Amino acid sequence: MINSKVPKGERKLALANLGFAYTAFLIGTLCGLFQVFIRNDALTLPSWLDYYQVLTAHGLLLAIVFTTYFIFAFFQTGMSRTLGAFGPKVLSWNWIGFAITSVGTILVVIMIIAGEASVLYTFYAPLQAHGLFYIGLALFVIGTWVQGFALVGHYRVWRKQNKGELSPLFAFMTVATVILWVIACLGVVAAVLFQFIPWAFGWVEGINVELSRSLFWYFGHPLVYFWLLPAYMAWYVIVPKILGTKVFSDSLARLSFVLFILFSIPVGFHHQLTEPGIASFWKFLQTVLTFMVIIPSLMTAFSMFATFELRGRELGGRGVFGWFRKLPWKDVRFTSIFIAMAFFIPGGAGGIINASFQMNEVIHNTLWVVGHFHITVGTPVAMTFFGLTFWLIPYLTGRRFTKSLQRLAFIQVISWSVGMVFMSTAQHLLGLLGAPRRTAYTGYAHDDALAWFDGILSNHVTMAVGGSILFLSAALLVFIVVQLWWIAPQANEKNRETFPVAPSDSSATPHFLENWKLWIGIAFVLIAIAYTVPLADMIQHAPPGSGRFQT
Ligand code: HAS
Ligand code: CU
Repeated sequence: MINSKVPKGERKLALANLGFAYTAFLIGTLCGLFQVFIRNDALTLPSWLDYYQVLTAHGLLLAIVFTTYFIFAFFQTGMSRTLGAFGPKVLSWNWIGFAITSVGTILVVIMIIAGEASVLYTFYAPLQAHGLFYIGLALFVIGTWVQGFALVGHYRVWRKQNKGELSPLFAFMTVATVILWVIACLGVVAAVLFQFIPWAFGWVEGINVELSRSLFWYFGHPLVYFWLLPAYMAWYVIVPKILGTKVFSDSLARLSFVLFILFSIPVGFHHQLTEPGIASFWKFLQTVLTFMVIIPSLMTAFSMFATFELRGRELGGRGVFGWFRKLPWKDVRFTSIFIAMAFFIPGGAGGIINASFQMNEVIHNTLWVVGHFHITVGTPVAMTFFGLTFWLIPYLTGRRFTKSLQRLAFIQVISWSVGMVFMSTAQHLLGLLGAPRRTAYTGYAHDDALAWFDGILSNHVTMAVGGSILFLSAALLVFIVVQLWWIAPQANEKNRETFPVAPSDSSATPHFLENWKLWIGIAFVLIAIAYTVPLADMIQHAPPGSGRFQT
């Protein structure tokens, strides 16, 4: 008997998503382990496997497959928890979306394994993969849209039944994230359908490289917020409940999500600041907009500090920092997420450096950027997801997160943090010294003229040590997942795991915050301002056919 109170449909759906997520996680982290050793010249891959193939698998499996499947599992469970059980229509559309996404995922993975798609997760033209790889990508995105719309459908039913009321914060945030995702994907869908597929199947000769990169980054930047916002949902809605308090400010939380819809999309050029095909004025404009999108993150930081301090003082903490000691450090559901937040302080600061027009010259295409995304998506986001996993899986399977599993979970999050500090510090420093990213061959370790790569931290060995600790930590996490799924003891009425949702007082929240038409409209105006002229330029002044490089 399964001791979970979650309706059967949602339970199976969320578990199916989590199954994909953690399978991708295990293979993806193993690929990461290979990479740090190859770059250290300590590992030679067998002839049928290649560095760029492994790097493509690593990027896609972790940054796209693990995150997306996890996010949908979290959304589905949370929407059912906060708005009520899914009706049959919502449930079946979720399954249809899941199936389409999964066919896409499997197709992409097959093409990577076949060595036909070693194009990295950015799949920059004129590097060309097999046409089926792009079809797989398109199916993946379409499937996520179907799942996203199914969730919005569930939300609409709730709103009809609760006219004039603001929706629960969790549902509001889910809808905001789905809106952001759908608008963001328009760019990549356009590139894949109208540029890559015709080109890969040989229906057209060349491809407009600059346009394809710009459409990719129109998607690629908001993609990072598609990862981040579910983590923020956990910070805003779940963490206060674990602390035993309420959401600090309902309107601040909603406003920050609205700002993400407005400002996360018209900023893609900050990934293309070194590209000659875009006039500096448009780069500058998008740099300014990038600084706007930092604001909702600063609001989130403020809100978290306020939650911690207020609660710590309520529990009797005195003096300037006394409240800090009162936080529930022994509860790994909290500590994991706290560490995740702490990593985002240098992670976000690094982002601000990257986005600074001139400083980008120093770090672009170096290992610094790799360091940056491992302390944004690789820790703040990923570790928040770990912290959620510890209760989400038992909540779904009706098993118990026992004391001994909790001890293992502590070892897991601490080892992940230690590994990440080593690896990402080494990457940041090596990047500043000029070590390139996206390349198998470095050889620096053996070149006397480049002995400055032999610092204690600015060293490829340090990076590999960090990478190895990370892989062990990942394996430990998968072990915990397996325990929580099939092996841990069954819960009973008293110790059954719950889905923590903090109360949020929305009595003073302005209702226009939930006026989606308004926000979507403004978002499109900003996108039009930032992109129309430069994209039109790229189309009008496109150089002749670009040829193709096959891997
Ligand atoms: Fe980034 C490149 C700029 C955030 C991911 N980024 C990347 C790439 C990835 C990525 C994957 O402008 C590589 C893409 C590729 O393959 O080429 N990034 C930014 C900026 C932000 C930012 C301005 N990035 C992220 C997030 C990511 C992510 C989030 C994933 C989830 N990024 C760039 C730029 C590049 C770039 C350039 C291109 C570089 C190049 O040239 O190639 C901002 O959103 C950051 C704002 C965040 C903050 C931090 C707020 C802090 C909080 C924590 C509070 C902590 C608490 C705990 C309460 C301002 C919310 C207290 C604890 C204590 C111990 C006190
Ligand atoms: Cu970006």
